[in-house]
Amino acid sequence: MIAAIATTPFEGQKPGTSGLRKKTPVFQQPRYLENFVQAIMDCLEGFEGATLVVGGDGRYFNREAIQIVLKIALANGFGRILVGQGGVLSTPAASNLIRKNRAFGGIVLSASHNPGGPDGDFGIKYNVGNGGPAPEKLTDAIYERTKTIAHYKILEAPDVDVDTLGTVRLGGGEIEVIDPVSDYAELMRGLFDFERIAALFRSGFRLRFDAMSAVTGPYAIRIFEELLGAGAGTVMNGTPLPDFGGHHPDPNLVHCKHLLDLAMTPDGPDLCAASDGDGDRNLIIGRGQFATPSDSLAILAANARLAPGYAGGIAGIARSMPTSRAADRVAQGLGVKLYETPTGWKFFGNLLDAGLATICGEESAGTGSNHVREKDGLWAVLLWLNILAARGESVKAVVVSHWARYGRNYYSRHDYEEVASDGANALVKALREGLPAFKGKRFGGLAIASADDFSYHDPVDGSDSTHQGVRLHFEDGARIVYRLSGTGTEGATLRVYIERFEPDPAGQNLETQEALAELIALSREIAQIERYTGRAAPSVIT
Ligand code: VG1
Ligand code: CO
Repeated sequence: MIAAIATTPFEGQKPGTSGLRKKTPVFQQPRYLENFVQAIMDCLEGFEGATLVVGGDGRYFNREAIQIVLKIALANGFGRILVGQGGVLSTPAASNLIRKNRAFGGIVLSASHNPGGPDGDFGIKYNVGNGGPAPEKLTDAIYERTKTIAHYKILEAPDVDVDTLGTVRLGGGEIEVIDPVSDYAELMRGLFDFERIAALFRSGFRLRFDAMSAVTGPYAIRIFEELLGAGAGTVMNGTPLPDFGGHHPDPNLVHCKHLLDLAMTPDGPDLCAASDGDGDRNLIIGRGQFATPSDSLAILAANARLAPGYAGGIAGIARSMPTSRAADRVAQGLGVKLYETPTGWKFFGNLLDAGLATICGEESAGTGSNHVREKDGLWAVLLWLNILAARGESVKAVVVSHWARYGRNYYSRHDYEEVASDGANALVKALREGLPAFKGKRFGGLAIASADDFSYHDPVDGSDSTHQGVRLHFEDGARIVYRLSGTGTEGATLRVYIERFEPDPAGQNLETQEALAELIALSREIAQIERYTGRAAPSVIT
């Protein structure tokens, strides 16, 4: 029985950088999730009888939310729903399933790297038929719809058993509960030289992968331990937990300090890696050497040919604007084009679909390729492993020789988290208004060569995205970028991205914060960060 339930709009259902994210109790309010899912349905056309992929990262409220999504999607006319067993799918695995099954789209329940639990965060996003996050045009339409919604349609039925593999009929359609891992593992096997990586492990290479009690546990155990023979115990925190064991599933040097410490011990693992809540981010630390996400993007692009899936070379590289320009030098070296997009994976979709870019990445620990339309944490670890196996070198040797050849982009992001929104907005406004006066301005030995507020013109669909971050370019090639986060659920987060290029190998061994010290001080002074946010220093440095 399909019921049409009367509802009234909730304020603030505007998707951010990656879907709608709010505190879990906000999502638990009756009708809140229902409204948003119905708003998605109302903005889609021609899905009668079509397939929808549904899954989440297993966080607190995932199970309840999955039931709501299934029943609303069937009530609105979807014919077949593929759902990961237990309601679980990593973001890249969901993207793969949409593509492989030629599904109409997918709904992913996740707040990604944000903490979970009753007091944590929850999230939802819609992915389109290419497997990638909905473009801005669609997320804007969904938001508009949430403001006027008056009814939602839902199937009145007992909860679906999502734990037993197989197909059940419900309403006029069917629900197929599938193994979340097998299709994804098969995709990886097709891209990488599993034989060679397995031989690397047999030769004594040691990997430590932290799944952070989030979604990648089952994927990592299957791929690293079972298929590649990396040995039991390679994967730590491999059981997904609704509250991620109370940890913050963000694979950076702060939340993975234990991995950094491990990698810095002389007899530590050859490679320490981690992924985030929904499995699309990655952290790479070799013994004695952290690879920053921006460097990792550049190195993966430069060496992609060593993996069978990219043996024919890459068509182009795309990076988000704040990501360091290390990848630009690789693109130049390879003779391929470099695309600079706004923050968020949704902007890579068109470039990948059009065959303009093959490898994409963001400074926020996201790298991926045209194999899916999301960033992909395990893919990045596997590509690193494939490269290390093919080159027979350590992470450190690969990173250092990359710098020697292309130069080193010292890079760091300073986050001022959960500051008052008013102050953060005023800071950005003042920066924007100050833009015309920045050019030519001198600060000690540094002079600003150009300054702007980044806009992106999509070369494929012609759409424009403006106000994507204030950029200050210095005469010596250094850069400071300011933007506000679009994934937080409390107050505002100011992100400041600082970068300086060092071509000379003799100058490439400094500690990053030290190498950037002058620019860091300047980043605070120019934007008057303390005055606007009340913070003299950032809360997280990556
Ligand atoms: C952050 C990152 C961005 C990333 C986004 C989603 O966005 O900076 O690069 O695409 O998170 O990642 P923001 O707007 O907070 O800076 V995930 O793994 O949380 O879906
Ligand atoms: Co994520």
